[in-house]
Amino acid sequence: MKHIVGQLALSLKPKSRNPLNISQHHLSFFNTLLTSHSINTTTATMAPIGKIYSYPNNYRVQIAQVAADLNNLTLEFPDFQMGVTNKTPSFLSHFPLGKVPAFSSADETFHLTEGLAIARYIASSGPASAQLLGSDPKTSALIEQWALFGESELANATIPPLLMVLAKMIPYDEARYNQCAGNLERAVKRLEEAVNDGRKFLVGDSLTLADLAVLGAMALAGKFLFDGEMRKQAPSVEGYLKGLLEVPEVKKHFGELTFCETRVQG
Ligand SMILES: N[C@@H](CCC(=O)N[C@@H](CS)C(=O)NCC(=O)O)C(=O)O
Repeated sequence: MKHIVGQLALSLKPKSRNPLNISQHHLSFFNTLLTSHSINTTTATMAPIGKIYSYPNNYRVQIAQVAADLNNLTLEFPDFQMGVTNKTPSFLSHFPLGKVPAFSSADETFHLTEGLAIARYIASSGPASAQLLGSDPKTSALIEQWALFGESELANATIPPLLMVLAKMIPYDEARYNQCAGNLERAVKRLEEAVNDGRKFLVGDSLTLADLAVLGAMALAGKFLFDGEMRKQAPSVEGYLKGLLEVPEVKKHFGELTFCETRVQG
């Protein structure tokens, strides 16, 4: 699944920097899709913990930014051009797969990839660590369960259809699209069971990495796949997701959530 959503960021660049030659139509479409909330630089008083390389509006980065804010940590965002910066020898020397997000510590001695690992590292690096990651083995394991669910069940069901029908970076495959939509529906039902008692957070009484990972994937799905029909089957999920925006740090980095009425198909 090369380039995934990342190359959508090409749409945010001038056409001359668009090596995939995505059409103007698609460029403007993705501008609408991905720039509804621009990158909100984390502001805190401490020296930066490090820098994250990414295209704008990468939900995996937004998760890390919320964790950084809650820990009063600053992150830097170096200039980054998808398909260019991540192909340079210096980038590849630290991040051999050339994927983003990618994190380098302030002293440049520690390099990390995988959005969840980056978010976990930042979450564990300040006073909100116990809140975000749990302070006993069972709570931590439950948080990990939901964070992995966000990636493996929600994001994995959302990204292939996105590449087919929005980015048009892979050919439309109806059977695969339907399978992914079915997987998302099943995962959303599981989420519904978890929150339909009116709880505000998946684990315990405050925001954890579990909520952030689920929110990140669902914010993406809501734009084109998590449609009115799916929401009808899972009436508590939309309220749960919107409720997370009541945490100011979440609102700051995720902005408004949009939920489509009809899913986008090929
Ligand atoms: N499992 C990784 C996925 C990262 C990923 O696939 N990033 C894409 C952008 S969304 C990328 O950088 N692709 C560039 C490439 O494959 O060359 C994570 O969770 O961080």
